[in-house]
Amino acid sequence: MTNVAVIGSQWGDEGKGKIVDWLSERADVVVRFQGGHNAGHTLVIDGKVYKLSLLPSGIVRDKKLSVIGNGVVVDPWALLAEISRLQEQGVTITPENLRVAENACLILPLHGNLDKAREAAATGNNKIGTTGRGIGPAYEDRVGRRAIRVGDLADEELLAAKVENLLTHHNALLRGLGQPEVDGAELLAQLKDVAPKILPFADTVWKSLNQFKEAGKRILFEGAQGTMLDIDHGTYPYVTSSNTISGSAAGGSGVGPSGVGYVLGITKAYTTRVGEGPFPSELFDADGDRLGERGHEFGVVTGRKRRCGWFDATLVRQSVKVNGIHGIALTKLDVLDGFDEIKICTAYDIDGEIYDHLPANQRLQAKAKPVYETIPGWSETTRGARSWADLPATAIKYVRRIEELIEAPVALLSTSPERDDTILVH
Ligand code: 2SA
Ligand code: MG
Repeated sequence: MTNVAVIGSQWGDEGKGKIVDWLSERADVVVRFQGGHNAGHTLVIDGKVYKLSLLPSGIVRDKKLSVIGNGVVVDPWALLAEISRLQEQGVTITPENLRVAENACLILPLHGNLDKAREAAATGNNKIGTTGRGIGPAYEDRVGRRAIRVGDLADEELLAAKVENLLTHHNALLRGLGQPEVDGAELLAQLKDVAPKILPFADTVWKSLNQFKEAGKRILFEGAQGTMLDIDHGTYPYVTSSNTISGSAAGGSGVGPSGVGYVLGITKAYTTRVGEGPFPSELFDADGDRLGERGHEFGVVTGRKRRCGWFDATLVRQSVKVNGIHGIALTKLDVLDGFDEIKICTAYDIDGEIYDHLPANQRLQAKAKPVYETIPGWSETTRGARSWADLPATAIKYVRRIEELIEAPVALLSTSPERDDTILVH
């Protein structure tokens, strides 16, 4: 196996957890490179359920190194809580198997508060439907060059100066909102308290990763969220605040583009999204309810109900291009079992004009109507199929049509949450 980057090709929740787990068994190092504890992966290993949010999926396996790269925003308290929770489940987590980039930026309590306050105050189109974890405000401080980074926790003098500088910005903001200001001494004390618990994991991650790369170790890059939530390529402003695409695996970890390897796009056989924003193939009828129920479409982190709709090939084709996807892992095909007819969105109609992509303009995006192609469904179950021969001919036709439309091959077909229910397609 070469290095692999696993990327969500839609709006997240494509079933990355299972695929990442499947691949992590074959990898030496598993790396998170963007996002934060807004991600949610459920892993089922030997009947035991593990819920991960910030930690890379390799953490639950022996002899794997898990790395949180510089592109991730790290809430140190959330990280420690997740570590304790997993340790209680019997997972070993030490600086031997977990490294956190010293140049990763921190999410502080003020970021979560700001995120939630903004969402609560937002009306109409200004609501994003964030996870409330402080992701956006933390990334703002990162690009604003005032963030506190993991390594800063080791330098008390620098930390004090950085807290002061950070609060000059934030307290002005809070005053404007009529909110109480953040007390610098209190924040500094919180950071000094958490520092000795986080610092043992701090590492020069770019250097370690390059050493692993040179030693021929196999690296798995674990993307979070999805391409349509990418800060540049997604349905802006209804996006997360990081680059979720494959290119950011290099920048968010420090291996360089040549280290990223094979780009695997995780793609659900239909479409879902949580939070606000355009969703051309969204269903508001019994078919949509059926997809949600059969697919158990509720968020891991926040428990929110996901919006559901038909497969949008136009969107995934766009994903294939911006990520340089080599092949996709198609998940949850079984959720479509029993539909008389299945629709695939092949283009958008916007004010009578046909688009083969989603235009960047948010007003046009909001008006995009799906152009559908209807194909016959299948009544047999595809759940648990382990070879092509187990699939009904109409299901195979559906998969082949998807490949044609998205201009990428299906490399893996996942037919249930069970690890072994995966068909490798050559
Ligand atoms: P944020 O909190 O600033 O990143 O939110 C901005 C938008 O990004 C969406 N977003 C997500 N969408 C799907 N899954 C996500 N992670 C969890 C999961 C979600 C959960 O994997 O299950 O448990 O609800 C995720 N994280 C961010 C979010 O909905 C906003 O649209
Ligand atoms: Mg998820």
